[in-house]
Amino acid sequence: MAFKIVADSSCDLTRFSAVDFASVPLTIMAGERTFVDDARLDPREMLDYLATYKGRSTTACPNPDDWRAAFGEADEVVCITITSNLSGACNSARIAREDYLRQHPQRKVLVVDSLSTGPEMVLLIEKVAEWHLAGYTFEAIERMVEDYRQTTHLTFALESLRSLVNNGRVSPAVAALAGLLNIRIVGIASDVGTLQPVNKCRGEKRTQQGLINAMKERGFKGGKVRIAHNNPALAEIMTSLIREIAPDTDIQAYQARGLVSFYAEDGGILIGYEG
Ligand code: X90
Repeated sequence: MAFKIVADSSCDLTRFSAVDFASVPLTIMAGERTFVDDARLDPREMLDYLATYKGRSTTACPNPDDWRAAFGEADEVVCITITSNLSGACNSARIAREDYLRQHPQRKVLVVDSLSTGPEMVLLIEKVAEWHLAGYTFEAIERMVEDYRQTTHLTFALESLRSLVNNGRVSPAVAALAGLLNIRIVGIASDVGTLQPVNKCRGEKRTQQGLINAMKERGFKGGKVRIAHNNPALAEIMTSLIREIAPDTDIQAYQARGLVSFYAEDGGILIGYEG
C-alpha cells in the first residue's frame, strides 16, 4: 500500500523525508517573470525583484492535472491545501481527486482544506505522517485530521496588506476602513479560513507582543510551533519569547518559499501552533 502526502507549495516545504511527499507549486507572475514555487526558486531573489517591479503581479493555483500528476501511483493520498476561501487550489485538488478515483476506484484520496496556509499546513503534514508511521489506517487518519485541524492555529505579522488587496484576497473596503493598507498588522486565520486582522502595530515590540497575545488567546500553552518568515531577526525574537512561555516547546523556523513570500512580503512572519 503506497501512501503519499501531497500539499501545495504554500506549505513552504520543498521536501519532507518522513513519508513519500510531493509539493505542487503555485506560480507568481510579475511582468516578464514567472516564478514557479518549487525547490529551484530563490525566494530572496524573487523578493528583490518584486521590490523593484512596479507593475501588476498575480498568482495562480495548481490546476487539476498538476495535482493528478503529484498523486502519482499512490494507493492512498492525503492532500493538504491552502484555505479554499483564498485560493482555488483546494477546488482544483477536489477535481483531481474525482478524476483519480474514476480511473482507480480502489484507491483513496483525502483532500484536507487547511482553512489556513504555511506553517499550520506543516503541522497537519507532520501529524498525518506520524499517524501513518504509527500504523493508523487511512480511515482513522481521515477522522483524526479533522479533529486535529480544530486545535491548530495560524497567526502572522505582515508589513502591509498590499499584495493581498491587489489580488483580491482581502477586500479593499476592509483594509481601507481599518487603515491597514500601508501599516504593519497582526492577524489570524479565521475559523472559515479568511484573513482576520487583530491589530495594527507601530513598532517592533508591539508586533512581538501582538503575536504572543494572539497565540495565547487561542490556547497556546507549549504545543508544537512552526514559523515561516521573511524576517530572520523577528523569527529569532519570537522563538525566544515563545520559549519564555514554554521552554521545551518544539519550534522550527525557516525561510518562507515563493507563494507565502509574495503575499507576506519582505519582513513578514507566519506562526502555526498547536492550541
Ligand atoms: O490561488 C492563488 O493564486 C493563491 C492565493 C493565496 C492567497 C493568500 C495567501 C496568504 C499567504 C499571508 C498571510 C496569511 C493569511 C492567512 C489567512 C487564512 C500568507
